[in-house]
Amino acid sequence: MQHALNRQVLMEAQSSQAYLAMGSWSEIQPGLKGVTQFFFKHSDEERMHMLKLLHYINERGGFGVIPPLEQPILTFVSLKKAFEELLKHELKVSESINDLVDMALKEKDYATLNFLQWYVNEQMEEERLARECNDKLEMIGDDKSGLYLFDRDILTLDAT
Ligand code: OFO
Repeated sequence: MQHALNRQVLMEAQSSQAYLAMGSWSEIQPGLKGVTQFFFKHSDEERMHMLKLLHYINERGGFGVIPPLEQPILTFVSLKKAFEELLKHELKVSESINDLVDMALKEKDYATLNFLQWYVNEQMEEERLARECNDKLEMIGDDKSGLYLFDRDILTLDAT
């Protein structure tokens, strides 16, 4: 279980890096101030998810391992593509959390099972948000005023 939780530490750290890269990319695009804040905020949240796991592993008598990270995707052909990547990424994370829940159940590790519930709920929220952003961008298409409103309102969509 410890090994699997440490793999999740890596996944959360990589999520944080991926959103950091999205933030850096959007920061140099014209008119994406809100989106940029959104990506940076999400990167911070993923780091918090990683730390939460790390502390849990250590508190339970294990050793939280700080992993080496791969370079994430740095540039995107459009904002829509960036958000598609984000949704894909969140679905992968959800799958990985579900696998952990499965393992905790099989190993009758009820403390970890209980701990993971927070991540299950968090992933539901993150998937909802990612889908909502993708749906909106699909609707907006190339409409500049739609994109303007998306950028203005994106932080209000994010209730986490
Ligand atoms: Fe850690 O929740 Fe997204 O990836």
